[in-house]
Amino acid sequence: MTDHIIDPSVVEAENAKLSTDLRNDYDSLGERLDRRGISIDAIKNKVAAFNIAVPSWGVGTGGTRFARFPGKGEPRDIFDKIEDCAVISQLTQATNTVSLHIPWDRADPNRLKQAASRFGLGFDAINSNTFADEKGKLQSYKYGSLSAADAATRQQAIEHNLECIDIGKTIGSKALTVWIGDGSNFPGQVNFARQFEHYLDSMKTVYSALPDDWRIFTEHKMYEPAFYSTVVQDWGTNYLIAKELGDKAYCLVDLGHHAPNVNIEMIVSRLAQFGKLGGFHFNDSKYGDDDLDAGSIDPFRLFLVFNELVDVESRDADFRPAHMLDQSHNVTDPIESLMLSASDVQRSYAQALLVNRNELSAAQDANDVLTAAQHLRVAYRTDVEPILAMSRFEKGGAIDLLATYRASAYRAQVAQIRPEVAVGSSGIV
Ligand SMILES: [Mn+2]
Repeated sequence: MTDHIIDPSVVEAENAKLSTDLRNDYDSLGERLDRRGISIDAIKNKVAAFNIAVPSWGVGTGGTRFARFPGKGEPRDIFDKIEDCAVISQLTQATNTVSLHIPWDRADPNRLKQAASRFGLGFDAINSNTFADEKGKLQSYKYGSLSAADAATRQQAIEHNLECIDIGKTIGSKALTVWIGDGSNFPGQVNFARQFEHYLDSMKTVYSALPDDWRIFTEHKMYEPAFYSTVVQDWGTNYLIAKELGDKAYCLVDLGHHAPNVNIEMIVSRLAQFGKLGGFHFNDSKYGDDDLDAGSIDPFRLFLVFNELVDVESRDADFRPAHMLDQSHNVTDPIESLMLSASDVQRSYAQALLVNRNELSAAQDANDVLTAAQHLRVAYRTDVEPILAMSRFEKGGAIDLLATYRASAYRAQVAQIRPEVAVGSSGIV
């Protein structure tokens, strides 16, 4: 029996106001899709089976390097975070896994597992953090971790990743995500080749400790916190790493970790074609790695990414991408942002499912440029909201995410229990 944090009667009351209109909208869209040879129920079933992980750190208010403005009722620890994740999952019915981050979420793994399963939640990839120092550890990561010049520092970073695997084994994770802040801030500060060699050696040790049914994901990022060079700066380096490590190693693509205007959907295609695409981190940006809400700035780009992901899915039944929201909520209630982002990611997925891949392929082969482009535009312009809402409604979620969440007064309730966080704390959490 799954516990619900939001009283189901609140969800039912909100849904009751909208369910007749939803049925009409769904049927009407179904008719139009039928004319295009598409079964709306088939799309809805795929949407219903779609899951995206919520990162534990996402439910806390983020911040910039200038300041952080804490919200009310912020989670105090990982157990509060799991409850917030349970709210998102209950209302969206699209996020039944949580991605942990160690050391931030360090706790008794058995308790973690119990806390999550109470709400029907599981754990997705576990994330290791060696980009910040941890109290009680002897070595500092100021000059790098897995790629550090100092052998003792590298060893400490390796052991941290091994510990993450151990925690993950208990809680049921099947993947380790490694993102490092290692790099350099000045030309000449490091020898690129030697630094990368150190990184590869460290990663080979971590890789050798992976259980048979696990995968390891490496995530590239072109800048920040290192501003001159990063060790894993782009998808090419990421691919080299995955190739060097072996069959259980895959590349993770984060939408925000590229230079402006880079064709990210094409990176998705390239990595997938050579069997090295592990999954995707969703967010949005206007300038750099702005960590804005997925779908809030450039929804067409999000659609194009999904167009590639669905293309892979249609060719490879074993494609099991690890998708996670990876964004920072600086001025919104993180639960609201994460719910709407999960829905926007689902929206892009649904739109991409509308593309007739056989006809698209025929137009491409015939060099019928505009027909090919039109296939994507028609899919993208389709308002699939009734499909998303019907999927949520049938699974016990909320037709209107924001209205239902606000009607529940969850934030006000937890604000009474969770003490206010002191202002002035800085930095991205
Ligand atoms: Mn990421």
